Amino acid sequence: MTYLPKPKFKHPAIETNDLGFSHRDYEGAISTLCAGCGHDSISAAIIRACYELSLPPHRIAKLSGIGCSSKTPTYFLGASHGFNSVHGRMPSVLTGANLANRDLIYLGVSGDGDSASIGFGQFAHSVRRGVNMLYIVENNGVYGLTKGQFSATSDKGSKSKRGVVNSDAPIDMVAMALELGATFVARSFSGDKTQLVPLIKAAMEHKGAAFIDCISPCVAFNNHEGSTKSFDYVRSHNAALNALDFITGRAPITTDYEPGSAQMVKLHDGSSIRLRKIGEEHDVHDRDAAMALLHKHKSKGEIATGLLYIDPDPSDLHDHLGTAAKPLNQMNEPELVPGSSMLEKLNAALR
Ligand SMILES: Cc1ncc(C[n+]2csc(CCOP(=O)(O)OP(=O)(O)O)c2C)c(N)n1
Ligand code: SF4
Ligand SMILES: [Mg+2]
Repeated sequence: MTYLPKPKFKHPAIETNDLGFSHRDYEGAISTLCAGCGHDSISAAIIRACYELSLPPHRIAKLSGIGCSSKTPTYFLGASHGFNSVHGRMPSVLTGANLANRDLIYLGVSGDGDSASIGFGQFAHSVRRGVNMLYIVENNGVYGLTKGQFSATSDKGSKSKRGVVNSDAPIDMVAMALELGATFVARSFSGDKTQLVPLIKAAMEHKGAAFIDCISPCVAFNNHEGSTKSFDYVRSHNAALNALDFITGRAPITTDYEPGSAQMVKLHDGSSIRLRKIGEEHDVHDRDAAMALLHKHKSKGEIATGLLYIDPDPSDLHDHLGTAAKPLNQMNEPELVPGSSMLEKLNAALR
């Protein structure tokens, strides 16, 4: 496996964030994906979000499965931890890493094949358990890496590049995430950076299972007429529900906001999301309403994008299991093996 490193030269006057890092410090190797692939725009949005949040790159762990989408972590956050796992197995590897070291920020990157076919069970269990992560599906409706077979998110009736019509019903990953109890659920489009960057920022700051389904056209195999995941189709059927600004808890809230036209959503760490409603009224704290809205737009042939649901009081797997606050990988031997008297006490409590 080869990769192309970028030159290390940095202009002395380059713009930096609160940590003194430049945008370049959040980039990775040069992408080897097809020119124009939607996945590269998502990588750019992740880089922008992490730079603007001033996240220390060494505190982020990026994990993926197999596919063009799963290759992308090589192209962003080159100084972060990375693990390219087996096809469809990213969620269990991420869950294990999170249980061993709860102090890192977990970013799972996957594809529609990786998550809606072979990894469907893994996706479901990581979400229902509330693993503290941002799980992004770079959804192009095809298996891009293996040359464009329909995936489980391809719409019924959509046409392959060779004109074959898909006869199977699609899996809607957003509906699944809502149903499974994800505490942050959004859909976006790789071609809409203005919407995607604040969504990624908010999702990364969210404590619990955050899920973003990002439609990401495959220019090689699924960008033709008759496809419902092409740039043209998504642009003309995109029903954006809200426009977002992410306001970090560290900075004073200076943006203007008129009550009635915008909704401030507070996050657990003191940050906020300002939602300007550009579609119809939607209460982002109402899971059932989010599901109904999704179906309503779908029945009109539209793709609802934006923030669909956020739990104002989220919890994660560590809360559910009552694990120790100190990460397991930082404990010493006596802490990990407290001895037979402690075991006896524990057994006695269970009798
Ligand atoms: C166990 C296993 N089965 C099948 C494959 C072949 N394979 C590699 S990537 C892929 C699908 C990738 O599709 P997706 O996750 O949508 O990623 P994309 O390339 O579209 O971004 C498949 C079936 C594999 N690598 N491993
Ligand atoms: S085959 Fe499709 S998904 Fe893969 S890099 Fe090319 S455009 Fe992107
Ligand atoms: Mg795909």
